[in-house]
Amino acid sequence: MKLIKRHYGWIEDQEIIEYHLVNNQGAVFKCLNYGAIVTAILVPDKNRSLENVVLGFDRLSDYLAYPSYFGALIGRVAGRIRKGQWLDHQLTLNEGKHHIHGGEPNFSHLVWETKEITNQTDKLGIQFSHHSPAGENGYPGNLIVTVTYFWTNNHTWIMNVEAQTDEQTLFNPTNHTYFNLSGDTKRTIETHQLQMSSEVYAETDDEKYPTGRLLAVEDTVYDFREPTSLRKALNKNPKGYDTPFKLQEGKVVLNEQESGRRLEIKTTRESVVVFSTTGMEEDYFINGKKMCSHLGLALETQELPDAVHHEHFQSIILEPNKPHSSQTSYHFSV
Ligand code: G6D
Repeated sequence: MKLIKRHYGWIEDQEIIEYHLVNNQGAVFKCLNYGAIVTAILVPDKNRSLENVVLGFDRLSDYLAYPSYFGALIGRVAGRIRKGQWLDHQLTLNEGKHHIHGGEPNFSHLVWETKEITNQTDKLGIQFSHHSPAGENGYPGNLIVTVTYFWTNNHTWIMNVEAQTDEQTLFNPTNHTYFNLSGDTKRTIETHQLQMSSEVYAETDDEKYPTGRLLAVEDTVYDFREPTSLRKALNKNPKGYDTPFKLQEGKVVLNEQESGRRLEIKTTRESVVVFSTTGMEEDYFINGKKMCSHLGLALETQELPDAVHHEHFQSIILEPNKPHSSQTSYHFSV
């Protein structure tokens, strides 16, 4: 295995590095110390052709210019918090009158401290750490966060997240990678199939906030218990998916038959937010393609959004004496 470091740019006097983690089969996982962004994952298709299976820019200036959190680590809290209110804390309002993805600047806009992990037999890693001071984006508690990305010889990206606080606070991070298994975005996500161990989804209102109702997926466009064509699902649900699903077994499978690629996600988290990029007809280019509807599928593992306003959702309160520890792994195969 080999770790290559490439100069990627500067943010003021801080050098931005792209790390290339190359496994012993030549498959490559690339990430930045800026935003802990995953810029590319190159894995083989059924003909052993190595191609990129995530949406990512080639240049730092594009990551700085365009939002949408491509490949980035999101925190302290992923998703929306209604009116940015939690107890008597007022969090930054960065989506109209609401708070989204931890406020601004959040984890996805930071230059993280990094440490290379090269002493393990079957994997390479980059450990990212950050001290988020009390009061940042309105959150109480000095928070120490460590996120480690490992890339293994069997094409698995493992993401471990640890955090501790000195005062009660909120913590519900995610990674916001958009997947497209066709390889170098040759096709859209409509050629993919999605399967999840999810019996219920969180109903959302017009502003994309969970109403609190967890509804059965049976006989709805949210039923992905069997492998389901995204083309068929999106035809039945033209407004697309920006939907939290509660997971029973912490497992999500995405595959694309033409390339033969399969992604299996396993997580210790409560749910996954599926975001189908429906309607994202943008002016910018990503992976050399004009960003358009259904170019990628974000699969954001996390606890259910806006949990602070729904008692029956898993709590995202982090207590000083109880550190957070979670894991999501993404295994690519053919
Ligand atoms: C998340 O759920 C949200 C979307 O609504 C948002 O547009 C995207 O992040 C950038 O997936």
